Amino acid sequence: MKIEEITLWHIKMPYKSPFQTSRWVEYDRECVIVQLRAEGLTGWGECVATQNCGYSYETTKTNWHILEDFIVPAVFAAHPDDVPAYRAAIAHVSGHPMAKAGMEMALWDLFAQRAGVSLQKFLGGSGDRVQVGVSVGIQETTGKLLQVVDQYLADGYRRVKLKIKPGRDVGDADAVRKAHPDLLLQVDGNSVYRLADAGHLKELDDFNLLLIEQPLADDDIIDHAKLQPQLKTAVCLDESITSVTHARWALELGACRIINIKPGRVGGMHEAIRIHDYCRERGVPVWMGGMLETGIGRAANVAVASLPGFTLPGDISASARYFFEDIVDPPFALNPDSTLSVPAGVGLGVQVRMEVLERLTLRREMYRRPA
Ligand code: OSB
Ligand code: MG
Repeated sequence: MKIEEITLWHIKMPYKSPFQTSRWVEYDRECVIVQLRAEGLTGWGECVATQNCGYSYETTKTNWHILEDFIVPAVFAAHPDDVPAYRAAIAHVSGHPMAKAGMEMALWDLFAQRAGVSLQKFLGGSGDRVQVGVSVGIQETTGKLLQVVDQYLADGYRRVKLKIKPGRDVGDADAVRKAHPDLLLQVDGNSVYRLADAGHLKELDDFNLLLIEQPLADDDIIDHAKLQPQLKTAVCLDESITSVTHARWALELGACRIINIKPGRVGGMHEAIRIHDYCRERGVPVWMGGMLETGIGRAANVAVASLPGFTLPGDISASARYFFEDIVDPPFALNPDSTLSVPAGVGLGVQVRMEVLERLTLRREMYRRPA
């Protein structure tokens, strides 16, 4: 497919409330949106990195740099007809999975549209809805946390993830568990603990958690393999799993029993699906993570989460959980059964609201295919 035109949009959308993790805080969704034009079609993608480098080394600015200087020229030169051709065209680019994944998403959208089907169908997903939960940032006090959780339960969420950090882990989990004995509850340490904290983390075993997500370092597998046997609760890896090879290492070593899949973290939906397939063949549950995406990234995540191995509720909440207004129409709304509906239209199946996108834009650059 001859890609005629590529536009990068650096946007900034305020969150309704700050999102505090163990090591950093997010106030706005600042990210790069990728727009492609080819054969009369328009494809959209979203890079998940933000202005912070808390979750990973990638940021909005590194995404822009890698796209502008390496990925955009490679796409113009390659005329990719499918995603494997795109991946071959960027094989010379090391690292930067979030930049690669943003372009890949826009290509998936284009290729699904060219095939005349929804992204879900194009990927082989099924069902008209996916199970979702809500990820709750660290609040100022445990009392405030209980209020925030109550509000999300009133909104209809049936699975809650608590962000934790030293000093705000066992107490917060205990309080939420006491208030909600049957809630599907899990926690996320975002790489803040060390193996020496195993004795402390063991206290979380008392709260019947679905899982403990990424307690130890973001590049670690070995220490997680030493931690998991000490816990009753399943360890779930997020940051540490950046490819299907890492998933294999983690499972072979017993570092986790569950994997959080984020297409952005692993370089795109193609690699995300490989991890899904690898885990499914081995009976290892996976679930769709989230990076507080706009409706563009959310549409892709919902489609991927409709693959059969995604047996646990995803971190894919409704647009209104994050934003005053989303950049897509229709926005994502929570169904009463704690699900999001999978868009049925062609490609991503959502309409980008250009007037909103333009209002949120800090910088825009259009690149044309060299003659
Ligand atoms: O670790 O899962 C994480 C958001 C930003 C960066 C990392 C994480 C998260 C979340 C939010 O937990 C999930 C969501 O998108 O709602
Ligand atoms: Mg996480």
